This record gives sequence, C-alpha cells and structure tokens, in this order.
Amino acid sequence: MKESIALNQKNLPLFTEKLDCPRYDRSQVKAGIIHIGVGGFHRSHQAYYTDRLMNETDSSEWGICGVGLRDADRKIGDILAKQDYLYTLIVKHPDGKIENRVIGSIVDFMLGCDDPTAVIQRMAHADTKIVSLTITEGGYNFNAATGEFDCKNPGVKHDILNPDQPQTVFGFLTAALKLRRAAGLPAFTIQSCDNIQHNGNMARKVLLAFAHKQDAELATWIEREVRFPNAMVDRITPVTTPADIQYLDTELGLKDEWPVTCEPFIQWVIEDSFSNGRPAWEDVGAQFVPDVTPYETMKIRLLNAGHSVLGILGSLHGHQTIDGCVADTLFATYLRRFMDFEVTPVLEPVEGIHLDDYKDCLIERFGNPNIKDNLARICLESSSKLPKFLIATIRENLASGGSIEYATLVIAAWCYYSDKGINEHGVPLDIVDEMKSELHKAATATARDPLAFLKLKSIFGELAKDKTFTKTYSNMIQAIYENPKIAQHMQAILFG
Ligand code: CS2
Repeated sequence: MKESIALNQKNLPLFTEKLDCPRYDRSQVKAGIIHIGVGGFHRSHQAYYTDRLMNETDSSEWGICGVGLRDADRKIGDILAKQDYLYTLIVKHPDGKIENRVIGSIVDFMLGCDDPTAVIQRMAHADTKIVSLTITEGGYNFNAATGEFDCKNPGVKHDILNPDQPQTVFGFLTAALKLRRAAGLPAFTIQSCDNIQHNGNMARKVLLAFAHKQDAELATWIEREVRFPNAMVDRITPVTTPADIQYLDTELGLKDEWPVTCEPFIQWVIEDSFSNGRPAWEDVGAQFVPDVTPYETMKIRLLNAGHSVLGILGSLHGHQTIDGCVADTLFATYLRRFMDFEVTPVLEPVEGIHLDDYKDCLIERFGNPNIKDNLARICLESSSKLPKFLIATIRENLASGGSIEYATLVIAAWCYYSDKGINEHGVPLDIVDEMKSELHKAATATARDPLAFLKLKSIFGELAKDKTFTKTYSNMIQAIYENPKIAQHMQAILFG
C-alpha cells in the first residue's frame, strides 16, 4: 500500500495538482491578525476568507497567528505546528460534490497558558492590527438575563489582581493594550466572530467592565481608541471526525491530522469600524455595512434558534443529526412553522434579503445530507445560547401578543432532559454545559414546582413572572412529564 504524505509546507508542491493550495509565498506573510479560539469555525470562515484574499490579492500583512489560552488547546497547537499551520478545508455539497482546499493563512500558533508574556508581547507588536475572537457565547462572561459582566468568575478575579500573568481573554487584551499605549502604538481592533447579537458591542462592554476594575485610566484609553466592529458570521461547520481524516488519506494520499469540513454556504457581514486598518475582505465576498443589526438578528433568530429547536426536540426524540431531523417531515414542518409564526413577525426587514428565500435556503442547508452536524454539537452550552437565540423571541412575542408555543415546547423539553439526562427511549444524553449541575438541580425540582426550571434567572430573567408564558409552559411540562414522546406534542401544536 502506498504511504500517505504528511501535510506540511515542504510537501505542498506534491498536492497542487490534486487540490487548491496557497499560491502566495507563506514565508513572506506577517501576522497582522491574532486570533483567539482556533476551532473548526474560525478555520472554515475567517481563515478561509483570509486565505482567499492572500491568493487573489497582495495582502501578505494579514496572516493569522492563532492563540489558545488553555492547556486543552495544546493538542491543536501541536498538530498545527507539525503541519506548518496548514490544514485542509473539505467543503461538502448537498449533491455529493466535495471541494478540498489547503488553507495557509494561519502562520503561527501560541499557547497563552505556557507563556502569557510572549502572547501579550505578540499582541502588542506593531505588526498586529486586529485581535479577533471566537471564544463562544459563554466566553464573554456576562449574565444573560442582566447583560452585565460577571466579576465573580475566578479567572477574572485572578486577572484583576495579576495583570502580568493573565488567564482570561480580558486579561490578555488589557495587558497588550497597556503595552501599546505605553509604546505609543495605535490600538488594535478587537473583532468578535461569535454568534452574539452586537458581538462587537458585547466585547466592548465586557472588556471595559474588566479594564475599569483593573486600571480605570487604561479603560478610558481603550474606550477612546479601540474599535469593536459588530459582525454576523455564518458557515455550518460540524465537528471533524476520524472519517474526515480517513477520507483525505484514502482519496488524496494526504495525511492531515486536523482537517475541517463545512457546507458551501458562507456569509460575513461586518461593520466597517477598525482602529488600525483591515484586510479587504470585501474582495472575496464579505459584506461591509453601516449597521449589521438586522442581519445578525435574522441569522441568530432563524438559523441558530432553528438549530436549537431541532437540537433539543430531536435529541429527546432520538435523532442524531440536523439533516436527520430535516428528513423527518414532522420536524421539518415544525421548524418552518416556528420560523414563520414566531420568528418572522419579530424581525425587521433586511435590505436585499427576501425572508422566504432565506428560510428556504436555511432548510436546504440544514438538509445537506453530507454535513452530518451532530445534535450533540448543537446542544453544547445551551444555557449560553438559548437566551439570545430563542428566549429573546419568546419575550418579544409575549410583548406583542404573538405565538409562543413552538419555542416554549423547546424550553419544556430542555427542562425534561436536563432533569432526566435521557432521551424518550431511556438512552442517556451526554449533556455538555457549563451550567450542567445548576440546570439539573433546577429541573429536578419540577416534580414539586412545575416552574422550578424558570428560576434560573441568569437564563430566563423574569419570565417566571409572566402569566401568559407560565400557563403555556406549565401545561407543556405536565404533558411531557406524563408522556415524553415529543413527536406527539409537536403534532398537537402543529395540528391542534
Ligand atoms: C450552531 C452554530 O452552535 C450552534 O448552536 O447553531 O454553530 C451554527 O452552526 C453556526 O452559527 C453557523 O453559522
């Protein structure tokens, strides 16, 4: 059997005929961007746009230096280093077509927990113009109900007292900005790429709250000098599986230990507000707009919430993947009605987008049979996703007298599985959530008090006080606890 060839810079010429490879001279690329949180999504989205930009234009000052802050990031750092930071992007079309592309825009990787000073200095280097983030919704460390920064977080407490040895993203950013100010260098832009509404404003708010605790004068400088563009980011990127690694090996004789797979669709809508220059991402399809609000609301409330609806109801039912849910007519119909009846009425019109087409396209994307997007990924950290994705829609419908049943069933189902830890067939569900034990504790009290789950104020705020909501919710709780077969409850909502 022929030995497969390891992916690295030296071997790249052996692959240029089989797949798209960087055509720019990577040895000349400077890291103008430091990116914190090099997961699958960063690699299928921002790193892809930047790779295309470097292929198509002269943009060598906009390479990316990846940063991981925790020891858990060591493995990815080691793999990337071994591969000269190259990896393969496997784009899977619904008709079975696959496009493979080696991405070269990441040119370095550093681990914050090993050497915080080195990371701070790199951020403070004159070449660094942007620090971008995919640190997940939870990474912003705010209370979802009040929107306020959580100063009690142990990492945050540590960083306030130890400015030179930070552990959290806030500590690193503040320390680096302090050095830049001292050196008379312009501030870098802080560019959030997370699925949070007004992600830039959120990044700004939490960083300023932190900086005020540590050094009020520096906070004032940050407030004045640092730009935090809001952006809507989109590309469905499932977790890489051993089968993806095997596919490259078998089909292309390529040994890549950490490829990333994704759908063909991609979108990035960004507010054009940068402190110190930016790449011309618009040359490769990104859209710069004065106000991203309608785009992000539409995406978070339809796509991400749609995922959560399928993720939670589907997990209880025993489905495994998003495309599996969409292939089930009941789930597909439920999803579409949720979008039409509960989300569409609370959305503002979006320039250039016809909402019906957008929803059709979403359902088609979800149905891509080659993107096996696991429900376990969708349900990860639901406690930090649902307040913005779904509960915000319930709240707005309560205010306007709109329908809430479709979304409320999801909350009741979430309570049930947080309580029991199993699906409706008794199969254990692997719940991964920072608030797992609080969720479980609140949910198990449901037997005594049907509204117990809603007492988690950091998730639900004052929803437990809304009579219209609690009436619908407690009826659903009672019905699910009597009979957890979720399809029957979905049918009852759909067909009365
Ligand atoms: C998903 C997102 O994590 C989730 O809940 O909805 O990761 C989604 O796949 C991306 O936002 C797509 O752009």
